[in-house]
Amino acid sequence: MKLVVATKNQGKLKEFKQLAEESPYKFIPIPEYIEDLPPETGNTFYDNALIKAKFISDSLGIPAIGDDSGLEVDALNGDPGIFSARYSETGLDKDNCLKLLSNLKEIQAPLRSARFKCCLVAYFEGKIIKSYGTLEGKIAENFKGSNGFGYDPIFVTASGLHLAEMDKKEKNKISHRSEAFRLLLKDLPQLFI
Ligand code: ITT
Repeated sequence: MKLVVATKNQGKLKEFKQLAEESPYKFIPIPEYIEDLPPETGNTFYDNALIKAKFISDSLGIPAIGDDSGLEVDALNGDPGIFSARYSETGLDKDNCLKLLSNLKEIQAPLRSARFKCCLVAYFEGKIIKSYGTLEGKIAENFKGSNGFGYDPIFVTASGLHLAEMDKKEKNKISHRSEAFRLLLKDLPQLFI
């Protein structure tokens, strides 16, 4: 059973491919001729994940899975949240991280708590299946590690390791995306009925 992963983010795609290895599903990327996903006009992770999944599924006529995710930082009242990808002017991973570190300059370690959130939506012909995952941690003061993507170099997990110091397998044992994925798998067969 095939699902298109409705993402332009290669980091997410790699993690999905690894997750799918332990499932009966095959995840495929969106074809190159689809240059852009629609604007993320929703107010929640769910709204935006649905926009992506529905657009790709309706365009290609096969089931699709959308991922909307981001980082909620307590000292910033939950920002950047659904705006995580568009936090800095360029939207580049490094610039997003630098802006976050700069905005937390005055905040001491115990108050740098944060969490990654992920909403997954699988969509096909009007049928919707959704799930959520969370990863608790805190924002570091410096970059560390070269794996992963996005905010991984500045996110410290309970083990003390930055997410970017973990390989894909280790990250997938604990991540917000893998939690949401495991929950999604329970209901996913309904999409194909
Ligand atoms: P698509 O919309 O094409 O899927 P995107 O990167 O724009 O790609 P989002 O709108 O969901 O995806 O934005 C997610 C943001 O949160 C983006 O800045 C990511 O780098 C970051 N993010 C999400 N999951 C992450 C993870 O596991 N590790 C590090 N950063 C993550």
